[in-house]
Amino acid sequence: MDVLSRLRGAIGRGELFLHYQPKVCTADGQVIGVEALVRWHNGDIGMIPPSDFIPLAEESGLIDEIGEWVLRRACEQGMRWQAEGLSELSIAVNLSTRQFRQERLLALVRSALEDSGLPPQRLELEITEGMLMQDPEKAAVVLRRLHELGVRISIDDFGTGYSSLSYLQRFPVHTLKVDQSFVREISNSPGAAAIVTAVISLAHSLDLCVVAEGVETEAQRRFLGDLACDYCQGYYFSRPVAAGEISALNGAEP
Ligand code: G
Ligand code: G
Ligand code: MN
Ligand code: NA
Repeated sequence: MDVLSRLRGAIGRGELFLHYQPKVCTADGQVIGVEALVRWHNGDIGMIPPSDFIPLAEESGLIDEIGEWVLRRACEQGMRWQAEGLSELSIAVNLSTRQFRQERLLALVRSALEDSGLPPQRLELEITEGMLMQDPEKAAVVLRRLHELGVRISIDDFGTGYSSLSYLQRFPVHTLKVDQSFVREISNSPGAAAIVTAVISLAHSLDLCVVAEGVETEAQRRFLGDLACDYCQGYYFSRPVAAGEISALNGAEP
């Protein structure tokens, strides 16, 4: 059986699960949110990384089903954390290009929020610059409707795509996530350091929050702290972990 056929049955067999990577306040290390990242463990082939199966899911259209599953599970988990006292934690979900283009996205997000009970402002949807720029007029309409629902929008991998900066002002975007390729080189490459500095400054000038991704060292954290980067995400703080470990992080009872 090929990978696609196996993926087709993965949800039904309970092979997908979510890990969550903490997003922390740069200043004090407090966990303020998490990013949901899908994982697939198949009995025959073992762990398959999302970088392998997400593209496959996009091409085949399976991403519709997987994306809905991820969104619903992440919202439900957000409510479980709320019951444990983590009532401020934001839950970020990555949207695929195909999901973002679909008519039913709005209805799906509304339904996931209603069915779970998660307050809309705790749900964050991560999209990429490419998704915005393919059809900016249409993207603007979708983002405005999501904004009206109360959910927040983050631009993932910021700096790697081509976005017209004027759109940042016109779209109801809440957060820029500085791509990890720049963060990784902060201490060795003056160019990368300059880009990170510029993105943080751009975000703050436009009244947006900024998250640095892929923070792995204390030197990087210090650099980002000095620039007043709001939030950090990366292995230095935590890898993506199971839901129970998030409960433990802030001392809540799982
Ligand atoms: O940790 P990492 O290996 O989890 O993720 C690899 C890539 O897969 C990243 O680009 C990430 O955005 C993407 N990814 C992880 N989970 C999801 C998901 O639920 N939906 C989509 N569309 N992409 C995801
Ligand atoms: O495309 P997106 O930014 O959603 O993907 C996040 C990816 O980055 C996931 O694969 C996640 O596991 C990975 N990641 C998160 N933190 C770090 C880090 O500190 N270092 C590295 N190398 N990867 C990271
Ligand atoms: Mn992401
Ligand atoms: Na990213």
